[in-house]
Amino acid sequence: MTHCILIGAPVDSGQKRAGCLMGPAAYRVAGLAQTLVALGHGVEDRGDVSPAPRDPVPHANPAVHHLAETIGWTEALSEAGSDAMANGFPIFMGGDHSLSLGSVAGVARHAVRVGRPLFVLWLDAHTDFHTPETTQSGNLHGTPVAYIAGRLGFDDFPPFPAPVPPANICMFGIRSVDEAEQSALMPEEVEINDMRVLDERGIGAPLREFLARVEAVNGLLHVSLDVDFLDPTIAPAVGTTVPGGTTFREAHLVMELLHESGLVTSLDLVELNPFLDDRGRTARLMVDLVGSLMGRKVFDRPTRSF
Ligand code: 5AB
Ligand code: MN
Ligand code: MN
Ligand code: MN
Repeated sequence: MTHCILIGAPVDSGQKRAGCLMGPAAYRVAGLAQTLVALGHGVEDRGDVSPAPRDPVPHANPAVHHLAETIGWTEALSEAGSDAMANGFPIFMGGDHSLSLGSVAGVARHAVRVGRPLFVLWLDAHTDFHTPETTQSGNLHGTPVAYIAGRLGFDDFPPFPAPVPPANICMFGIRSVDEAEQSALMPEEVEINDMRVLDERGIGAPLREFLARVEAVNGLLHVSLDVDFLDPTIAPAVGTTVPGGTTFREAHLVMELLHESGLVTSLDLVELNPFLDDRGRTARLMVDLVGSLMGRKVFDRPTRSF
């Protein structure tokens, strides 16, 4: 039994297509808490975080927008995340992916506190490795991995507590990378399992290898699940659809393997835009994926036989 702490993060400032702020409400309507309770877990819904308003912060890159608001979210979610880590298993209900600037910062503070290495599993079509200086869209939801990895260019933000070594960051589902991200990632050791790797090897083998690395050093594992990790035909409710994403079963297999590993210690659900959904099907799929992550099985084998 896990004590799950739901943290609503109705962040919409990291991109320009309004609607992600309805995400936390959609997860509640789709029965996230009920799903967890049915699996035998405890649930504490802490409601939605709401940062204090702040004055605008200018930036040298004129494309960057909502910088002050994003910094506000980062501080507030770092606080909420750090506190929740000390008490249970935080599930951040987004909100666009800029919320991970804060959620992972909070988790990293906890990792320092308990003296364990932090690993990050990034499930996304995108690498989100821009800095506010390199982003062309100005959408800060494309920047969290760079912040987490301690890249320079985040002077306006609180310094990231104990940056995560690039080798501890592993991505799956990648199929859209901007030039500036590509060149910044080149010398880094971030493990990028793009769709080509998944086509060649399947999703299970590379994931097991990564999980073995986490287990070997008793790491904490944060999972960040962007809706666009999934193929848009099964998950239409996202502003940044990219064709050729993971299938229903690939995504569930990831969650099932994560459950069996027992390694996951925190989770982000990001980029759901309920305004673009088709009768709640994306919200329900995301909730079902959390169900698999938290122990729901297709068939409960008495012994593992695959
Ligand atoms: B998401 C793009 N690289 O910087 C940019 O959805 C897309 O959180 C970013 O993964 C997508 O605007 C951010 C073109
Ligand atoms: Mn993302
Ligand atoms: Mn994405
Ligand atoms: Mn997106």
